[in-house]
Amino acid sequence: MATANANAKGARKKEVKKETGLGLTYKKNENFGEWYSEVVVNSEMIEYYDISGCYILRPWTMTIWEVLQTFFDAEIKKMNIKNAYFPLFVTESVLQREKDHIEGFAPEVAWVTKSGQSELEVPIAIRPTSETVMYPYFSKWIRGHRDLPLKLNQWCNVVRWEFSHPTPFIRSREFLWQEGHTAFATQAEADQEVLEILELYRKIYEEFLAIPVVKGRKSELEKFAGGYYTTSVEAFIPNTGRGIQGATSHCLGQNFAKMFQINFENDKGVKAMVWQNSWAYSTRTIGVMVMVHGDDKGLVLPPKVASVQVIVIPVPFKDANTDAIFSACSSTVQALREAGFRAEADLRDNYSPGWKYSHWEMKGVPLRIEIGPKDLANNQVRVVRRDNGAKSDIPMGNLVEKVKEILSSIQECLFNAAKQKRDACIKIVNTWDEFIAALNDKKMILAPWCDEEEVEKDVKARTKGELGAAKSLCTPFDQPRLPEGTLCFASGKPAKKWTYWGRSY
Ligand code: 87F
Repeated sequence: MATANANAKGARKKEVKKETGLGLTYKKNENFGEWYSEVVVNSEMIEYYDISGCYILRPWTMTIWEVLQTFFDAEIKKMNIKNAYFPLFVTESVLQREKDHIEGFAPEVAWVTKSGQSELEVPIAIRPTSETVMYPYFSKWIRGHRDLPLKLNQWCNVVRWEFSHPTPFIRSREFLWQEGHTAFATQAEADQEVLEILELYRKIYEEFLAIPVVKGRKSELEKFAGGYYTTSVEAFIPNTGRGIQGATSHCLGQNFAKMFQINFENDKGVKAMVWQNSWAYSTRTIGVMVMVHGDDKGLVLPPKVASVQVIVIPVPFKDANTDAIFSACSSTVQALREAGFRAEADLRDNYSPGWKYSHWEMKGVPLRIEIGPKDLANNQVRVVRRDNGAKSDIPMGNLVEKVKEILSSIQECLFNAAKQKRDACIKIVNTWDEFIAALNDKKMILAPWCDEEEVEKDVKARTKGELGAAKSLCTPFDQPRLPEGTLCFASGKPAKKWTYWGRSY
């Protein structure tokens, strides 16, 4: 009887497991692409949609986005940048005012051509970015130097009809972002803001998402074609050996001021053109986080962005006092919440503790607290870290203090582990042969470069292949010493700077 019961229970468990898809079929190091798709779905971040390249962002994703948004929004408000909202649609004639820079992007612009069954008189585009939407109004609103600086930001969606392989968060046809657009009287003010914003992007990656990034400047070939210069934070995905642009902060110079006639009368009564910046980060940030920290059990969330930082799970045992265990779980959650942690108890009675462990591991919750009869008797709880699986018992009296300590240790360990892995992928090369070897070895390559556009084109052409060409990622602001007489790895001409290279997303 006992055995039959156990068997029935076992069968039921298996059924549940199957139904909910607990556990991953693919391993991160064996089948990275499939692993990633499985993690984002099984962790309940993403649901696939019946339009290719479009994804449902579920609450588990949106709470992370909101944490980043709350941070960034408060920071830009300190900088006196104001939020606004401009329309989703743009007419063809306005979009085309930016001819030169739109040229390369044109195939990605999505158009509305019909309402109901009737053709629209003029098709309207869906914004792929909002320069052309906003700048006619910058021109209208800016008259004199007292109207400057004009600093606007908007939180919105944009659509880019990509044709290369779509990937949730990383390359989707619609995504969420913030786009900042600012105008100044002087280049000095614009230059300063570019770096202030870039520093906020570094903080998003390093301090929230626990991902190391390199700050630097894009090459002439890789910069935003409509701008003057582009800075970025660059991350790296060791599993694929690809760099990924994390966010960009551009100085547009006076290019758009010329096109859109954004002029002002300066303090001497002389007409002048404004200096502009634009900058953005998107939901791509979340994809980079999944790729960098996730493991074979699923998602791994840095505590600072986790919507649930601590999950409390009752572990009732035979004839132990279940009510007391459940109420200990509730009061633990209450104590943690009062101390400012995002904590929840999983008190569902139709799942076993073991099932719940796997479930919350899959969802990447940083810390699990288990409370069973022994813990109750000893006035303690058992805590298990998601990042390294380490278990410890902590006395109830020290709960808040210890949880705080462990969560900040997890945040720090995740960053350090990611940095160690990233650093192990950095390869310094001096010659073309070393460069090719490092590229085949999936490295993030730091090489001395002559900084000539033609040479970068040549590097792309010479590395073209199935995996995609290599390109420059950025020239890091933090430059190692470049010894006199160092030659460019690709052209053999005198090198001007150290630049990161690699395949990229
Ligand atoms: C796709 C279609 C049409 C990128 C596009 O980075 C236009 C574009 O202008 C386009 N894809 N871009 C560049 C966007 C530049 C800039 N915009 C404001 C940013 C930051 C936010």
